Amino acid sequence: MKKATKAFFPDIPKIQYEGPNSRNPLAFKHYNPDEVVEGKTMKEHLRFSVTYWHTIRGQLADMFGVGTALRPWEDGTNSMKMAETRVRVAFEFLEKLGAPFYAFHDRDVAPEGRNLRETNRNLDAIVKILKQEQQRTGVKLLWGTACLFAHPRYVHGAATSCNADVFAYAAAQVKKAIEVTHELKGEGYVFWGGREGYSTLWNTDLKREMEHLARFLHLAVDHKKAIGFKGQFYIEPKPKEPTKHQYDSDAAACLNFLREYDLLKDFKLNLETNHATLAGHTMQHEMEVAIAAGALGSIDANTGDLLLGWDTDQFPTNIYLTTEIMLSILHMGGFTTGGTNFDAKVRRESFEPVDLFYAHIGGMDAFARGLKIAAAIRKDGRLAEFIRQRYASWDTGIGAKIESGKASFKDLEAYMLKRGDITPNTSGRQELLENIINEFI
Ligand code: XLS
Ligand code: NI
Ligand code: NI
Repeated sequence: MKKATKAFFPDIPKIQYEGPNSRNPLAFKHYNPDEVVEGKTMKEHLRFSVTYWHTIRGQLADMFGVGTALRPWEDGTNSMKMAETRVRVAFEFLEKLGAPFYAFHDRDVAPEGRNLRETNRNLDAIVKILKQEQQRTGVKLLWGTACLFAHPRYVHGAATSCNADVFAYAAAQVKKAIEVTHELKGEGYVFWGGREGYSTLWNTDLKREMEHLARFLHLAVDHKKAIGFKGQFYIEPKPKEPTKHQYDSDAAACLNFLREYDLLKDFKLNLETNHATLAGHTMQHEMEVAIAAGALGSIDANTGDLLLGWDTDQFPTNIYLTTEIMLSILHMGGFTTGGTNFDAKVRRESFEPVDLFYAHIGGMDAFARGLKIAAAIRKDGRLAEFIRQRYASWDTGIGAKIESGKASFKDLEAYMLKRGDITPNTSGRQELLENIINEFI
């Protein structure tokens, strides 16, 4: 083991790739940043990102109990001094882990002041330090966002609040958050509608709230253009939590919303596995829906517990899941501004600092395996060839005529009257295909 350095994780060395036979729990077995897969390095494919809110700010509290996390550097306050210390903690963590990106909410990094002016000043002071640390380490900002859900002012929502002053406050907050993301050269900016939804329709003007949300996003696009921020805007779907019904419930609902309000050209989706599960979908489904619309931007990598009906934000370790995800990503042609952001937290029972390393190492290795397996499945080609053949009737003859818009209902009736009838002639072969996938896992 290499000698560990620095203040906050004194016993943890820089995490190295040691290969599949290593038994060192603080080493990568599969994530080899410089290894080339399908023409790009793993680092370039996967674009791993660490979340400030879970990894640096998460105290591991739940509905029934206070936080259990042991974080020796915390002094129990939310002071500016503490905020500065946390930046050092974050970047030591990022450096030792070897993650190229991070993501944050404005309020994760700097505390609120007595009013908006003071709050903005706090944020500016911390952004300066974030910038220095980014320059020192080469770590980049995958995306920034604004916390529009924790403070009591957002009890009825932010952009969809019944109170116009709250909309105005949220607008001011997001304006600033986009500006600091720009300042830090963030590659994107996320809108997750924390409390943009409702708990009961008895007190809610749904149409008016949706229009307000659209107005808010248009204003954000206008401001982005005004300041010359080139990063990608994303919407992050989630069906429930904290509200019973969120307006950004799943990929299809978000796409429809963006299309209805003429926002689709300015937004892509940031998809999260646990949110897909809560929406009653698989992550694979959500990804394919977004990809079909040309709107998959980034992913929040985590997983839920199928026995628990809430957003448990666990680290992803299931190789089937990561294989499915990476098949879709490779099929799409890879990330551009997006990445694999670990919106995940260690369990309340895993309260030591070293658990943060085990968790991320496991997630990164699971995705590296998913990437290698997906590339092998693609190289083998049987899966793609099966799908190609399954749709072969569309490539020529009547199928090609229909697809090119050259056949009317009348033509199709005439065609079928001549043919008489058809019988199903190809099996779906689900079991065979599942067996093929398993050959690679
Ligand atoms: C909550 C969301 C949130 C977003 C960022 O469930 O996943 O963490 O990713 O606001
Ligand atoms: Ni998320
Ligand atoms: Ni989530």
